[in-house]
Parts: sequence; C-alpha cells; structure tokens
Amino acid sequence: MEIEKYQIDAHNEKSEAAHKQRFNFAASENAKVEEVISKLIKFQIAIPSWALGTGGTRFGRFSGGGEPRSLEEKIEDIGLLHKLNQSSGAISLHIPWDIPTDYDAIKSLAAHHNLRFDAMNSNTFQDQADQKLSYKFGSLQHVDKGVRQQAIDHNIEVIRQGVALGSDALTVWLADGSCFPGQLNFRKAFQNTLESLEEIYAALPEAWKVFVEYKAFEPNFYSTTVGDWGQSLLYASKLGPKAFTLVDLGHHLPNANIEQIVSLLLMEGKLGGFHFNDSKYGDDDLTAGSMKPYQLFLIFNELVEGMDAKGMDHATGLGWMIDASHNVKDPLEDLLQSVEAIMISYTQALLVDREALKTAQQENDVVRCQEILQDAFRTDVRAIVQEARLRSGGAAQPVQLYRELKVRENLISNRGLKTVATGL
Ligand code: PSV
Ligand code: MN
Repeated sequence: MEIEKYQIDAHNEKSEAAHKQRFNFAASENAKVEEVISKLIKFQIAIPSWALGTGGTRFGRFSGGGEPRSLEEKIEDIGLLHKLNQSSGAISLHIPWDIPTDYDAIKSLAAHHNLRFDAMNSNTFQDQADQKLSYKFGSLQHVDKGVRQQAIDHNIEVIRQGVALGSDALTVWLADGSCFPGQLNFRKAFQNTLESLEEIYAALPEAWKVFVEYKAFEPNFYSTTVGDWGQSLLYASKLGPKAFTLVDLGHHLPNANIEQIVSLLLMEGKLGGFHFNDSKYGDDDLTAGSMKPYQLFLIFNELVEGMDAKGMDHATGLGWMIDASHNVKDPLEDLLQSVEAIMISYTQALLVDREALKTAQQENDVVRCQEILQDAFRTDVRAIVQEARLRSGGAAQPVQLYRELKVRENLISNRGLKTVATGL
C-alpha cells in the first residue's frame, strides 16, 4: 500500500484554518519559531526493522495482523510512516533478522520511499539454526576463542552488508554477562570482549563508526559485561576515535540520571547514538514519552545544550533511533506516537532560554532555573511541530489519517491476519 499526495492534501485541508490560528498564536509567542522549524524539518529518526511487528514476552506474543513478512514489506511500512510524518526517513536493520538477498533492489526500494540505511545491528544474543557454536555463555566475552571468533566474524559480515547498503555505522549490543556470582571472571570477560571488539574495530571502513550499547541487566541477571555507560565509555575510549557509546533510554537502573550521562558523554565527544523508548520498570520498550515526558524533555535539553557547545549538527551529529516493540498497540500507530513525542520534546528543548538559564545558574538562582526549564516544557508546541510536518509534505494528524485510510485493514487484506514479523 502507498499513501498518495492527494489523500494527504485532502486530510490537511480539513484542519487548515484551525491549524493556522493555533500556529500563528504559537509563532507570536516564540521569536525563534522559524529557526526551530528549519531544525525540525531536518531532524529524522530511524525506525528499527524489528519494531514493525507486535513484540512479545516470554509469556506470549499476540500478532496484530498484517505484520511485514519480509525486508521489502518492512521498508514499505516505514515508507508509510515517513509519508505521514516526514520525520522517519531511515531504517535500521538487525542481522540476521533482515538479510537482504538483492542489495540493489533493496537500495532502490528504500530510495523510492526516501529512506536511508541507519546503523546496522549485529545479533550474538541468539543462536541461529545453522550456527556451529552456541552463545549460551556469551559471545565476544566467551571463554572459548572459537565462539569469540564466530561472533567477531558475524560482526564483520554485518559491516560488509552495511557497506553494500550504504550504512555507515555498526551497533553492538551484547547480552554477554553472567547469571550467578562466581560464574565469570569479570576482568577476563572484559579483556576478551575488548580484544574481540578490537578485531571488529579494525574491520571498520574509513568513514564508519561503531556504537557500543550498554544495558544494566537482562537476559543476564547478575552481571552484564557492557552494563553501564562507564563500561561502554571504557571500551569506546580504548578502541579509538571511531568508537562511541550508545544510550538506550530503557537500559538503566531505576531513577538513573540519564540527562547527566548524556551531557558528560557529549562533553567527552563519545556519545554516538541514541535509542528512544520509555519505561516504568526496566527495559519495557514502551512508546517514547508515554511515561516520563519530563525526563525526555530534560534529556533533549542536555542534548541540545551539549551539541551546541560542540558545534554539532543536531540532525547528523548523532544516530537517532527508536528502539521499542511491545505487545498491545498497532506497531505503526505506536511509532507515529513515538516520533511525535520525540519531536515535541526536541522542540521544547530548542525553546529553552539558554542565556537566561546560564545567568540564573551563575547566580545560583535555583527557582529561576526551574522556571526557565518548566516554561519551555509547559509550552504547547504541537502547532509548531505540525507546521514543520506540513511544510515537508506530511499529514496534519498522522495517526488520524492512518486510521481514516484504514492502513492496518489494508495491510491485513494484503498480507493476512496471521503474519509474524522477524524480531523479538
Ligand atoms: C537490547 O535490549 C536492545 O536495546 C538492543 O538495541 C537490541 O539490538 C535491540 O534491543 C533489539 O533486540
Ligand atoms: Mn537498544
């Protein structure tokens, strides 16, 4: 299915007058509005190929129907999202869930939908049917060099596939760790992992980056070999200038101050990528901004401040991706909601009065500091985000149009009710 321009235009016309009124008011209140809109238009958030199906838990999986059955259909789904919001212009693949068979055909399909290939993700946290050695006790950390080599070779193969598609980054997330005290020599596990990552690093092409993603726990429940940002930073620093830390919002212990982590990583020039989601308990993979929108805003506040301090381009300076896949929503509607929440937080962060905040911080005026941040957070920026989307050719209300056009029903009638996308 493809959404046509005339369908978007017809939808937009219906709310044009009301939108103009809301936007004119927002513009009259915010002197920076045009500058903000041009940043929003450039800002693209990659969609992971594994978020297009309904995720499951170890207790079950309830497919919503019409899930993509192939890489081509995943690209088609992201094309629909991008058509609606004009902010989802990239796809992130997970190998071997998404092995392309015909690279040129996949590239031209992505180009047809105006999508580029974001970071490639390797997978050494599951055993594949044709795999010689098992990752039950880890991959890059494994006590057996044979297992480590197999995992290294897989990562190098993922780089090769990424090169063929025009990607320029590899994300390594390791499930490696231990489930019980005494199971692992922490130092040896670290050193094995570092040596393995060094071999992968050596295979990176000139303009490539490697992102080392950390996660506090799960599937291992006693220790994780890349368990927090300190460990990730240690690996990234030892590896060299092409290695960076990747922050996934769901990968921290409760109440961690993620905005402070982000700020310091940016200061060190070692923040490379970002995975958006939200959570109440752990790695819940819920819709971005659905639980803690103020935290999302505070993180964006540090991102904007830190990137500006380094003169980084907001759109291209970091790898931006959603990493969510949960159980009860239509995945495409969920992704539209996530992108909207991210754009809203980003806009609010752009509206923070930085000069006033600097002065208030310098004067230890704590009350004023809070007022400045909350003034931006409490600004209704939805009309500004909508204006940016309209100027790019997107829909006034993406979720509403998705429903009006009966996209899910259409996908179900084309693909069937019982389809299950590859992923977790
Ligand atoms: C791990 O929980 C993670 O966040 C990593 O990014 C994986 O590659 C992704 O989820 C999908 O399983
Ligand atoms: Mn992630």
